[in-house]
Amino acid sequence: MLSNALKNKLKHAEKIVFFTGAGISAESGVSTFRGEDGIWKKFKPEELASFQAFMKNADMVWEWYQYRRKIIHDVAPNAAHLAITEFQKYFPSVVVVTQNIDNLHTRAGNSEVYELHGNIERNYCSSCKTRYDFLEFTDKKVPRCSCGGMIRPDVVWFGESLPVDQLEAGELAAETCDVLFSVGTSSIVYPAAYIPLQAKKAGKYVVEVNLTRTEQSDYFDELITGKAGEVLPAILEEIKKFRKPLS
Ligand code: BJW
Ligand code: ZN
Repeated sequence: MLSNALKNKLKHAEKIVFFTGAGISAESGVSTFRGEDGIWKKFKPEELASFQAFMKNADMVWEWYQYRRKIIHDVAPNAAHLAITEFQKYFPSVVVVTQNIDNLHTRAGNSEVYELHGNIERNYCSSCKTRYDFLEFTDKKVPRCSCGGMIRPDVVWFGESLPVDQLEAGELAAETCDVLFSVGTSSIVYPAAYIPLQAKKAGKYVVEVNLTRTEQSDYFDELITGKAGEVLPAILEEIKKFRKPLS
């Protein structure tokens, strides 16, 4: 499972970064975006994940997020999320930089998580920016703020800027880690997809974990092909053979 080079890096590593995408949540039952069962085989992204789409058909976009909220609420972190949490027992610093909005890393118990594309559990008013977090919205129609503005999910749509604090923290983690694992992402959505490339540019060891090659595979040190929920626990088991838990 572990190449000699990766084993050697992990033996001496202090800081591990996991850069994650929809594939890490697939085994929990959350659809990916562009896979065979991907959400966007059924819906066109530009029809749903942009502010223009929201302005044009707010109720439909809102209903789509309500549908996904329900799925995400009902699923649980899988073996991949839990393995990352367990990495925290073996390395002084474990940082998760995720494109996912499903909150599963935090629910799995990871203590340092940066969310580049927001979090579906939060909402805010598209006019006055008042936050409406963790509210139960039952109506199918888009809810309204007291100012009259439409409430939207706190996620990053195409053409929108990523939260600067989360992006900067993710970039810093990538540039200062020993090993970065890029897990379950097609690596085609920017600027998030620059993160593993930044780690590589800074001379860090970058490992991709995916079912298939991606557009970035050629740039990384290695690709481990397989399901995240099988590969990450297997790597952890290897680590336990040569690292002691932190006291
Ligand atoms: C498994 C597995 C298993 C499955 N185990 N693996 C160059 C630089 C900068 C920006 C751009 C650029 N070129 C173009 C842009 C613009 C655009 C962009 O990147 N477009 C590309 C599609 C071309 N970017 C933006 O618009 C971003 N903002 C921005 O650039 O702001 C500056 C700006 C402002 C104003 C004008 C212009 C620019 C914002 C991007 C926001 C993305 N938002 C979404 C939706 C979030 C909300 C929601 O969930 O509804 O984020 S899109 C969607 O894609 C979502 C994801 O986070 C993101 C990435 O997808 P991900 O996670 O990689 O999933 P998949 O499905 O693609 O891949 C899954 C992978 O898992 C596959 O590889 C499988 O093989 C694998 N897998 N099962 C292991 N069990
Ligand atoms: Zn408002």
